[in-house]
Amino acid sequence: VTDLIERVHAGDTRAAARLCRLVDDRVPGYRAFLAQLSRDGAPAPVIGITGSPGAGKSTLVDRLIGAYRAVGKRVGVVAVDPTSPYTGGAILGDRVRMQRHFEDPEVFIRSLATRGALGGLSRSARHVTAVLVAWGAKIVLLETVGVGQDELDVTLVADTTVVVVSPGQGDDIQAVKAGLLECADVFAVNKADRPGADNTVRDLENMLALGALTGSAPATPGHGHSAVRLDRSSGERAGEWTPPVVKTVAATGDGVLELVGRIGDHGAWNETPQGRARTARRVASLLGTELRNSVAELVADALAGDLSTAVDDVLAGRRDVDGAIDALLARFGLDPGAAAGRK
Ligand SMILES: Nc1nc2c(ncn2[C@@H]2O[C@H](COP(=O)(O)OP(=O)(O)O)[C@@H](O)[C@H]2O)c(=O)[nH]1
Ligand SMILES: [Mg+2]
Repeated sequence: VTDLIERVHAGDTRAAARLCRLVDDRVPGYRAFLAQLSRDGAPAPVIGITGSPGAGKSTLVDRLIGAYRAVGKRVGVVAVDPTSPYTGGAILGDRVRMQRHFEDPEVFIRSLATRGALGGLSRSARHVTAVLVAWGAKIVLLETVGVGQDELDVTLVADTTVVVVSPGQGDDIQAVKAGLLECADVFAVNKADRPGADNTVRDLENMLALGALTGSAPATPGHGHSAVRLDRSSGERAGEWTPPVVKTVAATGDGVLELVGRIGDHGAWNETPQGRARTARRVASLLGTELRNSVAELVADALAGDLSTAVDDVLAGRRDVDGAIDALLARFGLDPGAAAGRK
């Protein structure tokens, strides 16, 4: 493995692919492999591309790859493969749409199966991103499926989140998840060749101007708990970021350079005091989410064998559900009652 990691650091694509697989399969010791990866050098920004299925994310990613390649950047792409109940086979379409870049040795496209695991996207995406950065990616594009929690979780991982909407997408903006609108750093109104694009742009701009996307910011994405809010209330406050709205036609490439420009602007804003503060809130939220996921997994694994006994106890009326949980957690020295007074 040390040899493999050396080859990844030397920019070997096959080695990177192998390491991605090992890490994805979480083979024993995979965390040690990750720890050996170099984090030297300029960090590569992670650009999340999210939005409903069919909005044109993959087509847009294909264009973005082209744009970043044109300025000589090595590009890593992580496309979430839904082994999920939602959209079997979507990755095949993604491959087709990004096909022309599969031959480019400076582009590494990796599809991920999140397998519906808790925090699946966030964890796998972080791991693969670490491999891609060690391999030499100067920018990482992370495309979500656009369904369920992954759509929101991406905002925990991405330095810049691009929300892709397209005109005629149901009730347009109303159809975009509230949480997602609040997490957008840049909006791409794609399929601008279609009627209705200007309305969609106007709707978004009105909502931004009215602060409709702000103030009411609900919980941060991440499994229903809010450790921290990605609060954008009073977006007009000095130094705060107001998401720009860019019209794109991914099918032809129109507007893509403009989009690249706005993504760059947001990257620069991330380095300002306000941007750094926002990143700190995001990382706190990510850590909180991952901690909950890890604890939940460890506890569930460790107690798997005891669960059926607990079920029997509840069914037989020997304990109620809370009592059964208390008994299970007591094995870890944990007492849910102690947390009860806290809110
Ligand atoms: N008219 C038009 N169609 C587009 C545009 N961008 C993507 N599409 C089409 O929309 C469909 C869905 O695109 P895809 O990139 O797979 O969307 P994703 O599910 O968000 O990744 C495909 O048939 C694309 O060819 C665009 O700018 N204009
Ligand atoms: Mg896609």
